Amino acid sequence: MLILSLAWASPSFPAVVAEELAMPCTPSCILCHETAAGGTGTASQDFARACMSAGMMVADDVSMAESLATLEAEGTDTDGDGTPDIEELRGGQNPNPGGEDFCAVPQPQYGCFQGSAIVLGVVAGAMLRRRGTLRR
Ligand SMILES: [Ca+2]
Ligand SMILES: [Ca+2]
Repeated sequence: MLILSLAWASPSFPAVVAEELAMPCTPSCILCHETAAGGTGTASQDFARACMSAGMMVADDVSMAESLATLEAEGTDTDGDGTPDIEELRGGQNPNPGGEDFCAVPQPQYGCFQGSAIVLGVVAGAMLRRRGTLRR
């Protein structure tokens, strides 16, 4: 199965993980992506695969939260160091093999999704039409 090519295409997932697990900081995209810049099709970290097999679906915050609960219930230990993934995350650590911990140094924050929200500007522009038709 080629679940590896699925993207972690939700900029809100790091915040969901941080909130669900009360992490000391918001993890960077390398929790699931190859690089801190995230991006479609690069969610290839072992932890991303663990989340997917636990039911996480792309761009679905609820499934993300549920997959975390599943991982915790199963005691999944992705990097095999004896500390379960969820426990590592709660301590601000990276559950991936050889991954850098998240909260030791300040993390740059981007959304993990290429193609940022430009919709706001379009909407604002459309609302700026004004009528100068005053009667006397
Ligand atoms: Ca571990
Ligand atoms: Ca570890």
